[in-house]
This record gives sequence, C-alpha cells and structure tokens, in this order.
Amino acid sequence: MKIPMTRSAGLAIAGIVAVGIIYACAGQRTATTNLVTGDAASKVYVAPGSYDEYYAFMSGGYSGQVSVYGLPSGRLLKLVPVFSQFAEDGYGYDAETKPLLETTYGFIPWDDSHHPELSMTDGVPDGRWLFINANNTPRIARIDLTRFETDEIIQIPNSAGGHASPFTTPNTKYVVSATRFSVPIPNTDVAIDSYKKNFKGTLSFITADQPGKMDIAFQILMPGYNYDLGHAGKGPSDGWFFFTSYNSEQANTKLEENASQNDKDYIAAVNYKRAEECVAQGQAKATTTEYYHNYVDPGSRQAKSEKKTSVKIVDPANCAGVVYYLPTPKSPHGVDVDPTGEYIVAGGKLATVIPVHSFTKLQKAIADKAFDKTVDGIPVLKYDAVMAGEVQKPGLGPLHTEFDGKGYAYTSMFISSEVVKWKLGTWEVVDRAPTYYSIGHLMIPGGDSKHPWGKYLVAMNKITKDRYLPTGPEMAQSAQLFDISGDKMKLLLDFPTIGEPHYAQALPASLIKDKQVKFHKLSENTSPWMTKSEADGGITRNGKHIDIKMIAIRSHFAPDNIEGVQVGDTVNFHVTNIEQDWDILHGFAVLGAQTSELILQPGETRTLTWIPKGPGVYPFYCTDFCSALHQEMQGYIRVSPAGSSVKLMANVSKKTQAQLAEAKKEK
Ligand code: RUQ
Ligand code: CUA
Repeated sequence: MKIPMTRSAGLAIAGIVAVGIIYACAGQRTATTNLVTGDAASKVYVAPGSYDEYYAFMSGGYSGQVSVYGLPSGRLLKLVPVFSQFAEDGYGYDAETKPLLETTYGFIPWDDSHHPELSMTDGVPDGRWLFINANNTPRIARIDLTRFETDEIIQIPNSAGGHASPFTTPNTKYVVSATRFSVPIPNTDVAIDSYKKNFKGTLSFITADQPGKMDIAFQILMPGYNYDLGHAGKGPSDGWFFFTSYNSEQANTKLEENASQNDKDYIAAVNYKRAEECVAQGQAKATTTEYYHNYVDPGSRQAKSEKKTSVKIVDPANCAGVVYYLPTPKSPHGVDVDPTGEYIVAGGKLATVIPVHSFTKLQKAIADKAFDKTVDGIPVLKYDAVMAGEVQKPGLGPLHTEFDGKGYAYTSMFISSEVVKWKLGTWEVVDRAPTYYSIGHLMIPGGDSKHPWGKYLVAMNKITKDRYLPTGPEMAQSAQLFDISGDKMKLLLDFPTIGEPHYAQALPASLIKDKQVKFHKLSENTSPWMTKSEADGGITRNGKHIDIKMIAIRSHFAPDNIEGVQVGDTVNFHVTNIEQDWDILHGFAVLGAQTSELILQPGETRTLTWIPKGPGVYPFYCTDFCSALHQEMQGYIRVSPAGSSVKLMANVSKKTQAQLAEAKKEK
C-alpha cells in the first residue's frame, strides 16, 4: 500500500535533515557489529576479581552527578552525588550533607552538571581531586578522590549558566567558570531588548589548590556574548586561558538563526597573570554580590555554609593586555590545547574546517599589534596572523578535541557521527571511525593534559536508538570505547551511562587505588553528636527539641527502646556507625520519617530529623544488609500525646537505665 505523503509530513522530514543523518546510521548496524574485530572481547575482558586499568569519571549531565566507570570493562563502579540529592547515600537528605546544596536561591536539590576535571600537578592529572560544574545555578564542586565524596561547593556570582567550567590551570591554582548567558551585572530589572547595552559576560578564576578554601580570586568583565568552553594553556602557554564564545552578534532572541550570522566568533585568550597584576595594583573593582561557599569539615563530617559578599572585577578596558580575541569560525564550542601547549584547537559547530591557532603566532601578533579592531577594550587579532593551520574536510559539526600524546588529535563530529583522527602540524586527516550516534564529547585518559595515556578513547554519544535492548521512549545514553594504540581506531565496546555524560576524565587506577580511605577513625570524629560506645548513647530534651544519640554496630542499635517523645516534638536521631572495618555500613530508617533514611559509613555520625505526626509506637531498623542478623537490627520509639507524663527514656546508659528503673517503679 502506498501512503500519500501529507504536506506536514514533508515539512517534518525537511526539518529533520540532521536527525536523518543520524538515523541513516541505524541502517549500518549490522556492518558495525562486524567492525568489532575478533580480539575485541579479550581486550575489554577484566576477569572476576581483577581490576580495571583506569578510573573514568563521567558527568551525569542533567542528573547532576558523577559516575565512575572502570576501563576497559565499562563496569559502573560508583555514582558520586554532587549537585543532586541521592538516596543511595542519603546525600542532600541528612543534616550533615544538606548545607552543601545551599545557594543564594535557597536549597537546590537538583542541577545539571557537565564537565569533570581532574586536579593537576605540572599539567598532568595527579589524582587528588575531581572538580565538576553546575550549569543552571553556577557552581563548582570538589570531589576528594581518597573517598569519592563531594567535599566542597562554591557558587559563582554575576554568572548565569556556568558552562565553561571548571577547567584547571596546570598546578590547580585556579579552576574557572564563564557565563554561558550574558546577563545584567549586577542582575537587575531591564528590558530584554536592551541586551546590547546592558548585558555582560564574566570569566571567573577560583582558587582551588586548598581543600575547604575555594574562593573567587577575581572575575573579568566581558562583552555580552555567550561563553562556551575553556582550557588552560600549558608549557609555553602556561599563564594563559582560552575560552570560546559565540553570539558575537549579541542576539537576544532566536539565537539559532540570529547568533549564526557572523562568519567568525571569538576565542578569548586571557593572560591571567596580567589579571593578577591588575588585581595586585588595585585596578580591580570590589563589587558587592552574594554567593555561598559550602564545605565539609573533615573531623565532624558536617557540611557548613558561609555566605560571601564581595568579588573583585577586572575590566579589560582598565587592564591592558589581559584579554585578546582570536577570530574563530563559526560559533565555536570546544577549545582544546595540545600537550605541547603550542596549538589551540577550536570546534566550530557550523564550520567546515577545524581551525588551529598558534600560541607563538599569538605572541607575535600581539607584539606586532596585528589587530583588526578593538571590542570593549579587547583587541581582536587578525585571523591569518594567529592561524597555525586548518584541518580540511574533517567531517560535519566538530565539537571537541583530545590528544594521544603521540602527535595526533581526535575530534568529535556531532553531525556526521564520527571521530576524526588528524595529525598535529600537517593537519591531515589520517583515520575516521563512526560512532553511534551523534557524538558530543570524547575522552582519552589525560587527553587534555601534558602527558596523555593514549591507549583508549571513549566516545560519548547523545542518541542511542537501537544500540541496546529497547527500554521505551527513553534509552540510556551510550558510550563507546575505542582502542587507539595502533594507526587505526578500533571499536571495542558499547556501554550505557547515567544521565548525559558531557565530558569525562580518566586516569590510571594506580594513581589513586591505594590511597582509598577504608573507614573513618572514631578517634578523629569531632562531630558534637558522636557516640563512641554503647554506654554513651542517650536522649535529651530541650523544650520541644529532642536529641537522641545512638550507635549502630553489627547487629543492633543502642539505645533501641526510646520513650518520652511527644507529638509536637522535633526528634533528631544522631546515629554513629562505630564499626572500624572497611565497607561495613549501616542504615537507619524510622516509620513515618519524612526524609527516608540515613546511610552511615563506618566511623561517621549522621542525623535524621523527624517530626512525628501522631501518638504510637514506631519501629526503626537497619536498611543496609550488614550481617547474618541484619533483620534483628531494629528498635522502637514511643510517641505520646502532647503533655503526656511518660518519662524521657532510652535504654542504654547508666543514667537512662536509672531513669528506666524509676519509670517502672512509678507504674
Ligand atoms: S558540552 S557535548 Cu557541556 Cu560539549 Cu556537552
Ligand atoms: Cu546494620 Cu543491617
């Protein structure tokens, strides 16, 4: 039967040309299966009980988290909660971790995270920390890699859409964040079509080398474009930072069309040593603004929030030599600096070439004043004066580039769904491999550093379609592992990911695996609510506020019978897991609790707050299967009507046992 095509169907097809390219790939499915050569399975096989060679950290995209995979197996090892509450750890639910998600917009239980970035020493990932940005409410988090836990989050003021973030400088002195959306600074009520006059961008440099002490060193005020991604210089270009921008048209509506007019947009080349000088000479303006800095106290493991109220802003018009613009075709997305620090590669989403700038030429062009014009005090360098070369006919939709340390670059091509390998210096394409489908970022362990470990490449694809057993309208996103040790890329493995991994980073497991904390030492626990032994548990009343200190150990809670609580009270269970043994966790859940439960690592204290709604006896129990008698790990708390004469009692300490005896006498 022939179905006549309606007009709207025709239009729909015309409108999805790009998607058409993607889906056409589905037809090659059988062919790709054959592309996986016979020895692929053995290359990704990690025998039971054996370890993977690399840790890979993938962003969770709109899930706000980070997931940790082993490579080459593609096995999911852990999900590290960062910008979203996560029930598996009680993260963002218990009193200890909630302050981490505090912002000037209030408590935010969910954000969008994009780019994991490892700390570096001398331009090479060192395995101390992983940073990641929140996009919607601009923030940067630090994850400690001895515990795989979020320890610190700083909010970025004067910013909207913290996308170009949190790329690090070679010794992790700074991580950065740039505004994706320009906004009025300070943000205030103006007409949207006053964009060109009132909207500005900022580039923020945040000190990052001291845990618990992240701070905004300075911000640089920029023209009202969209700032997209960044990377630090290294080697000869150390001291410089590069940010892509698009919408140099300064459109405020229909950007799809209006921000794609100019033939070239810009990469901002920032001399941040120069910015430091201007700050030191008092040329930066101290500006009042509000932002939060939240961090976990290492002893008590309680997160604290502090509000900061001012930031220093450097205006390039008053700090000559701090920023130059490199003209770059055509709405560039990624900007990546090769391992030598000489080449700055741009991913012009709509460009037909991959433009590569030369740092040496950039220096010369500045010395020669080879400028086209000046925008808001920022000299625009001549394209030909800074150009190292162009990769011709690379494919369609270049986004991101990583390097293998052997003289080659690998660029993701979103529209033509492929990875393109090309040679630095000659700019010739030497290999290409299809990806399934619509690749965004790609990642080589250390692939944006001075010394990549160029054995594997992971493609992170935006569309999955038919790659796995179907799971309804929504499919898990798909990552693909390639062997890049030879001349030709070889596809080894597909594996599903959590959320939408934009960027990822990876490093050899040997750098961190032996530094893992196995439990928290009770002797170092400084929580005011710590209970170090059974006899120290108990209950105290302070008006309508009840604090219960209890311990959890295989296989009981102490106290496990609690009375004297009344309707109208707020009850805080402060539970300490007094186990001093690796991987022995306990949980704590109480019937009627509004915020689920606690999960307690060995040696830590966490707090569940409960406002009982009515009289009764409520059981509590351990939610983490900890021993053969896990099902016996339980207790009861009695709630009496307001004003009841039932005595406060918890059946543990001598004190409470005396109270208990007293209570019995009275009956
Ligand atoms: S950006 S591919 Cu944040 Cu490229 Cu997603
Ligand atoms: Cu403790 Cu189960």
